[in-house]
Amino acid sequence: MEAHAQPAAPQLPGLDAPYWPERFERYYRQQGAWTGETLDACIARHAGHTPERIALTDGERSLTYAELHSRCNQLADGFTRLGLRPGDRIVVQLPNVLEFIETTFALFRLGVVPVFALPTDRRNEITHIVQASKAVAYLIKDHALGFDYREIARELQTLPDAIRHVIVLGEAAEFTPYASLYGRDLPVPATDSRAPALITLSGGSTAMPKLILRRHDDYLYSIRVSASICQLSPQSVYLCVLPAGHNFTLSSPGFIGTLLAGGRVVMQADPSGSACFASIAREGVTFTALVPSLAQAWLHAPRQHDLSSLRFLQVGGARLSDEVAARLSESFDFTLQQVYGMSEGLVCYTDLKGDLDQLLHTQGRPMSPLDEILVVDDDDLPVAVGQPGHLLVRGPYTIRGYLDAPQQNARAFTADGFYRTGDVVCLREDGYLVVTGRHKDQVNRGGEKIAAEEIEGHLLAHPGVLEAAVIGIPDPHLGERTCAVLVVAPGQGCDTATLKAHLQARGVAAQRIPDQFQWLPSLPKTTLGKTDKKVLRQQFAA
Ligand code: J2J
Repeated sequence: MEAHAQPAAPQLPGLDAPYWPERFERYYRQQGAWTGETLDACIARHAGHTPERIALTDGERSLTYAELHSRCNQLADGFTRLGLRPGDRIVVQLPNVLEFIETTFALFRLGVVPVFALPTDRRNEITHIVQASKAVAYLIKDHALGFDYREIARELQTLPDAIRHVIVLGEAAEFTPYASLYGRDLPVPATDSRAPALITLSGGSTAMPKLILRRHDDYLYSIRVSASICQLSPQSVYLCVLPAGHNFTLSSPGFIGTLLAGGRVVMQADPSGSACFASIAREGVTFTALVPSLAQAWLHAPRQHDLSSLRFLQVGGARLSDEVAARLSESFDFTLQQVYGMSEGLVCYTDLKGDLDQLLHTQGRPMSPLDEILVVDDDDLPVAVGQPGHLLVRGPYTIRGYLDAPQQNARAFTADGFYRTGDVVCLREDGYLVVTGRHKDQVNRGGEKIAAEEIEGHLLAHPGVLEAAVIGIPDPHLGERTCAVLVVAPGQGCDTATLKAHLQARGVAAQRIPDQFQWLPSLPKTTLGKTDKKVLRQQFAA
């Protein structure tokens, strides 16, 4: 008999957030997966036990756990004074700087939900993210990599339902200076572990990226298991190279996992091999995470530094070719770890002490015994072991639906709650997965996921473009590059320069603009009358 009924789990005002059915929730708690702890609790814990230990550094500035803990309280006070309340959303678009991490934990503590945008996102992407999440605030750096983010903020303010607050790290101009947020170091009331913790963006195969809401319980579980598989300890030092707001860097086990273990995080602004090598030697980095194109670049970077502290290198986000895997593993002393994950949940790892065959030829195995994996044919019927099929997954850290997207959810999830990953995989006898293809209409450009439909929509907005198909074609450096195949009206000047300028003017981020344009008199069609991208891929891959 229950003495007290549980109060209802906190919701996100204004957004429909699908969650696990109660029976699963009970089960995951019973199994000890969901513990009732919040993501920020580790900071207070380490600040209590090892206050003087360094938690973060960027090579110039460092914060101890005690300082990080105190700054989280001070920032929470500042966000509160601005008027932000638990459940409110704030779009966070920062490069890899210390403030990224202190802000993230301050927001976790306060219950205000960060929506993580990538530093390369531009007006087009940010407008969508702000509107879809109904965000009330936008946190940016004044400029980074030659771009002034305040320009986006100014454009956002001209929209109906404009965001209420723009907070700027650096030169704030007419906006709120980040430094003014540091307030009183007061304890913050505890947050419910069932409360919304953060929002990331799906790679997207639909017109615009969908929002992925994670709560403390499920996210912390995925991080705890990841940290354990990666054998993290207080001696672990993580070099945060990929954008900090991506699921891989946040949670697999990423910077949150490192801090959970009491380790140290090194924020890396410059992802080039030589800059990373210098940081590894200087800071005694023990592990880091890269996408395949960056890992490949490491093979060619000059090696003037001592890399002996590096125990393992994670590679994921896109398929690592068996050849590059072999070369990485031969040319460096550290262990290679393949990571196949998705912001929607499921993450697979190869074993750090596993055999070479698994390490070089598979993308790992699901990290939790509670992950339910199905590999099915086009009719959702299981295929034989070792045969390629669509990967479906359900589990204690895989979402049950995108935020506020009932129509997409009906397609992306089965009736019994399995997520359709859109990936084609083979499940081997030993339980390891090999990613062999992709069913979703998406280009994976060096780990960056680009929804074909979104770019096609922008292209079709040009009056001279009659038909557009965006496809990925094999590229030796990026894995895939983006190719737009077009049917255009004569005499409208739809050449490469015009189309690139058109996309730029629509605020499309540079890395989402097609690398290559092709023109055809008409596009090939399937029997159903849809554009036959298979034929196009074959034609242009050559
Ligand atoms: C092939 N395809 C892969 C891999 C991801 C850890 C690691 C990566 C992500 C991520 C992540 C792949 N081989 N090793 O969130 O926590 C492709 C698949 C997948 C999609 C997810 C994490 N690793 N992919 O990449 O949400 O197509 O997450 O469904 O950005 O990337 O993309 P994303």
